[in-house]
Amino acid sequence: MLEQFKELAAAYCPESATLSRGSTVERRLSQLRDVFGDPAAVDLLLERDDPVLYRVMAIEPADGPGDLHLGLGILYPGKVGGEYFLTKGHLHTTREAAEVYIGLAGDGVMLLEDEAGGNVRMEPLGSGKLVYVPGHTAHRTINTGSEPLTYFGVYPANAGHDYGAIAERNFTHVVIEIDGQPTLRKRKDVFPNG
Ligand code: PAN
Ligand code: ZN
Repeated sequence: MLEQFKELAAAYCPESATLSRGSTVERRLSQLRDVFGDPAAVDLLLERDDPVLYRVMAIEPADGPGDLHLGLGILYPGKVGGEYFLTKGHLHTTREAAEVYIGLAGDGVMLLEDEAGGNVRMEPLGSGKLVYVPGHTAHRTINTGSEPLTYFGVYPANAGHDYGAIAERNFTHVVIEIDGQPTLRKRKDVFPNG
C-alpha cells in the first residue's frame, strides 16, 4: 500500500486531475443508455455523438488484506433527458466495504441508497467536500455543474464492484434540476415509464 500510494502521489497531476500512469476505465454515453430515465433522449443524442461521460484512473494495489484502492474519477458535465451526466453506480461485492470520496474540483452530488432502497439521500461532492459511503449502500456520482467533477475514491482493495443489482432495478430516485437547484425526486414521479 505504501509503495502504491507513493506511486500514485508521484503520478497525480492536480492541474489536469489525471494520473500519468496506471489503468484507465472509460465509459461512454452508449454504455449508460438504460441507466438514464429517458433512453429515447439518449438515442437522439447518440445519432450525433457518443461522448465519454467519465473516466476512472487507478494504480492497482497489491490486493493483500488491509490494502486500500485509490481511484481518480473525472465525470464530465452535461445533461440528457433532463438528467445530469452520472456514473453507472454500484454496490460493493463485499457488501460491508465502505468508501470515502474526496472531492477535488467541480460541483456535484452523490446519490446514496441503502441496499433495500429505504434510505435515500443526496450529498454534495465537489472541491473540498468529503462523502462517506457506508457498507451496503449503492452509490452514484452526478455532475451538477458546468466543469469536470474530479474526485478520489478510497476503499478496501477487496471491495469489488457489483453492477448487476443496480442494472436490474436502477436507483429509486433521480437528481434533476428544479429552479436551478439539483433536486432529489422519486424516479417514478419523473419518469413514469423509465
Ligand atoms: C468509484 C467509481 C467511479 C465510477 O471509483 O468506480 O466513480 O463509477 P462506477 O464504478 O459506478 O461506474 C467507486 O465507487 N469505486 O468503488
Ligand atoms: Zn464504490
